[in-house]
Amino acid sequence: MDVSHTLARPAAPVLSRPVAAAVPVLAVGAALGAGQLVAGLLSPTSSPYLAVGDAVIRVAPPPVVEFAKSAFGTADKPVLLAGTGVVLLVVAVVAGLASRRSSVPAQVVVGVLGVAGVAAVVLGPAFTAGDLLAPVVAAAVGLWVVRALHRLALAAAVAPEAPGVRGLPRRTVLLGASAAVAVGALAAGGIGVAVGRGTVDSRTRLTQRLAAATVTREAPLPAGTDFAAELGTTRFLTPNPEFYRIDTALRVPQLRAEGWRLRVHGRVARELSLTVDDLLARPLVERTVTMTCVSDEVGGDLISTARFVGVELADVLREAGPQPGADQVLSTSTDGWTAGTPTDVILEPGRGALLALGMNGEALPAEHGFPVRMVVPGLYGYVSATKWVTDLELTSFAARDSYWVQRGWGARGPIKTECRIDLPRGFSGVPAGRVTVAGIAWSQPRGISRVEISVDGGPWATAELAAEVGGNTWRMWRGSVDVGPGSHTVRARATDGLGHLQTEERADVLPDGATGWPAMIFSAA
Ligand SMILES: Nc1nc2c(c(=O)[nH]1)N[C@H]1C(S)=C(S)[C@@H](COP(=O)(O)O)O[C@H]1N2
Ligand SMILES: [Mo]
Repeated sequence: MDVSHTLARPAAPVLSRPVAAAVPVLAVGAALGAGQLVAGLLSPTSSPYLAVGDAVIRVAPPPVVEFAKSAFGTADKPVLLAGTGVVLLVVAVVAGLASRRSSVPAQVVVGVLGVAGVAAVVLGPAFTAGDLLAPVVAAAVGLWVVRALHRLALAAAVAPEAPGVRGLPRRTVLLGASAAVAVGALAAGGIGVAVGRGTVDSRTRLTQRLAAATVTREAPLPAGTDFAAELGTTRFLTPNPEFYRIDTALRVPQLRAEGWRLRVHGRVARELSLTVDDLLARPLVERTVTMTCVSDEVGGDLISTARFVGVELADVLREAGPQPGADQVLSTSTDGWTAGTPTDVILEPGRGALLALGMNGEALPAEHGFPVRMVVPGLYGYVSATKWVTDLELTSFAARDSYWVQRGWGARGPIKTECRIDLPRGFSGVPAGRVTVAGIAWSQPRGISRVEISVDGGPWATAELAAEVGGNTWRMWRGSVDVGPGSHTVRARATDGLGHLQTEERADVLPDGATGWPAMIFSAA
């Protein structure tokens, strides 16, 4: 052994700059590949890479986003993702150069990137708990790779030719491991993108087919259906990303329209099995419906409105031929959730229950039930609005309890007449004098004929109603009250289309929906 040479070595091993830089670059690549693979298999929106890109768009100042759109057009997204990649590369290289002796700086940087990925996914618009898996796996893989490769690199730096794993020279081990990480990251990422793209492409195709299909449209919305422009209050149509969302799914089912089938069976004359093509071959109708959750507290926001496109559910049921006594349509989703809807409500003339495929001009978003969901105007969602529906069983209420009914909620869930005060905002301060009061009221399918407001227990005054769209939707209202300085309470109450006044009696959401006149406390100065 060449003793003088050994002694001449520095006590602590140091990585060469290229090797030091390569370690976190490979680790970050492995993390992205692993994250993309898990996201592709489970839920495309949980990709940490895409989520970070979306987060950048959300926090970027609007002029920057506008500039990117005008400069790159539809390529703005790929450009943004490439830019994110370049930033990650630079960060990884700098972290590596700071880690020529110890892997700690590189670990810290990879860890921080991992936390950023998790945060971006959690803060994304369609987050469910299952979406945590992809960014967490990505962070774990990144940290593990950075430590393992750094250890192999240090060992190789001390003695490149000394025997390492399986007796191979340490330098060879390092090169082999690095190549394996690189190939593995690219393969995982590629598979993840390809698999994830399947569901995304399926949705794009259905959006295009709906756009090309013949749909019996409703009249365009009349002018003046809301006061959003003047008052900044709730818009009549809820954009899909803002539509309230309630389900028991830990991760959003990622279905493809092409493989979807709906079985209609049970107490029927004829079993049916329908594909998306079958549905698209039937008459398609457009219907504007305000959906409401039974868990909406007085003053709550579990209510939204969309224009749905779909086929008449009543026609499908009639084709199957319900047998006498089959008073419940038990619908089941791919994730095993069930709702029980009264058969006679679905068959009621003019009720307008849908098997919906479209929502506000596109195919249903994954989180709202792609490719097909039920929409039954006038019933709370838990007894009617099954997302990702694949099974309709004609049965009886006596024979079967649906998911929430098993948990103590009412078997029938007709929507109650309710209203909400949006202005003035709770506990806000306003100038004394004339104060604008505005909100929404609903009573699907009966509609709203009047809303009244009262301040500090004074007389009820009739509010102005926005243009009416139909009984199945909410109706916006506004009015004003005159107040002096101090704290005030304004209350509101609605009357439905049949002339019934909303009940003042307070009820909890359990078992069949909250009631009570909403009140809003504000202070005038
Ligand atoms: N598969 C499935 N469908 C479901 C639910 C669910 O948990 N799983 N929740 C229901 C409830 S309680 C409501 S209020 C509506 C909400 O629909 P949205 O999330 O599209 O607003 O969906 C209904 N459909
Ligand atoms: Mo609900």
